[in-house]
Amino acid sequence: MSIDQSRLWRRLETLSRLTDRDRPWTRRSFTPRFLEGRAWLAAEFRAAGLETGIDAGGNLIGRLEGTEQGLAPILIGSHSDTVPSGGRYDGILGVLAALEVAQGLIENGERRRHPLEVVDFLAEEPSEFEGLSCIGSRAMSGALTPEHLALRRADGMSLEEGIAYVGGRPQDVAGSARAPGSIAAYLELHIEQGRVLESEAKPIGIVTDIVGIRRERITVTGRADHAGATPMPLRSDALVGAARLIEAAYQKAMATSGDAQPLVATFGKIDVSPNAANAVPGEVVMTLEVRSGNEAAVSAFGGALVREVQPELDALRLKVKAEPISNVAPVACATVIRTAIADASRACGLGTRDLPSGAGHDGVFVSRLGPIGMIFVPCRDGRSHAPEEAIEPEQVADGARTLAGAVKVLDERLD
Ligand code: HGY
Ligand code: MN
Ligand code: MN
Repeated sequence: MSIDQSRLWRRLETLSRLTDRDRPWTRRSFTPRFLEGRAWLAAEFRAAGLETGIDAGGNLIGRLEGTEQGLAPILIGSHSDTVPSGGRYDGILGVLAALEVAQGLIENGERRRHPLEVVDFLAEEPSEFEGLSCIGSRAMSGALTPEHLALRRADGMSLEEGIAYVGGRPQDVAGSARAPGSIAAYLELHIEQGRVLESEAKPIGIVTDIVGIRRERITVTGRADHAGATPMPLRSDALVGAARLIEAAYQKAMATSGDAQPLVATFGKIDVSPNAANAVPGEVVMTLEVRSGNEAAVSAFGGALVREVQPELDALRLKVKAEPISNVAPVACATVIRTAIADASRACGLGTRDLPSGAGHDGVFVSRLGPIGMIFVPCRDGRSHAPEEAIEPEQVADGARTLAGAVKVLDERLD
């Protein structure tokens, strides 16, 4: 497959450097830095020869027409936003590899039967809008609600205003959602963000399914008091209650580690008030995130956790409230796409390994529109969502060649 490996690597270097200077590597959605990245991407899409624009939901899409009329498009891509102080490759590897696949066809004067759409999905990572993620793919698939659009971030911007800020048309989101069956396939190349491929020296991962993710806002309420004058037995320290919940969640999730579908639980975001060294914490607001392929276990986890810790919270004279933020069911990758990836990898002489994705991805929502699949490549020591995230140029090229090959195979096999 004609992939210009050095051009792809140069583009990864260029886009990853569009980061907040003080916290590499950060390009948060709905920020001027994100728009800087988008402007560069759109220019590269256009220079490559793609018909480029922003859809109603704020997704950047570059389209290459196919040879046959009336066929649904094959979508390839990922996201260009990052977590705070994240890595250089989570997301942009998939967008830039997809661009490379399309540009390779154009430069060779080739076309596929199906139209090809290269997509940078808006805000795949949890955003400042109450942690909502996969915003662009929700919009494309009709899963972005008026309640979502009304969410506001700390500076008062609503998600509706945010989508307009990035060039989308929030007023058209509902009317322009794509219908089920409107895409022939969606294929995403992504770093594994885990250690399986590296530990087994496998260059390509064929994703079997994408994990379900539930996020809940947990609020523990006590009483803010003077840290010096308030005796220990009289305190209602919200942070002590939060700590009991955090430890209990850790132990509950750890106990599933040997299960066929283990569950992971994380309190990754926590706000303490008044958050002063000389004040007993009066309130803690934190986000519980639970993931597993076992959807029932994910749904039940938060409620069971609170019930289990409630007696300790009562003894500490604390109140606790759990409110759902988002709940996304696990999704299976389509067999036709998994087979195409396997055939493409074989044609490239690359060994493969089937594995689930513990990370969430836009494919979970795009699966409402048609069959989805994901190609993983190893990343160093499995690190991701951290500046240490790293990958080798050869691994990037392996992934891009496999993506190009899978697109070719799917194009031949799908109507
Ligand atoms: O959080 C995730 O799983 C993905 O990296 N957004
Ligand atoms: Mn990520
Ligand atoms: Mn990602």
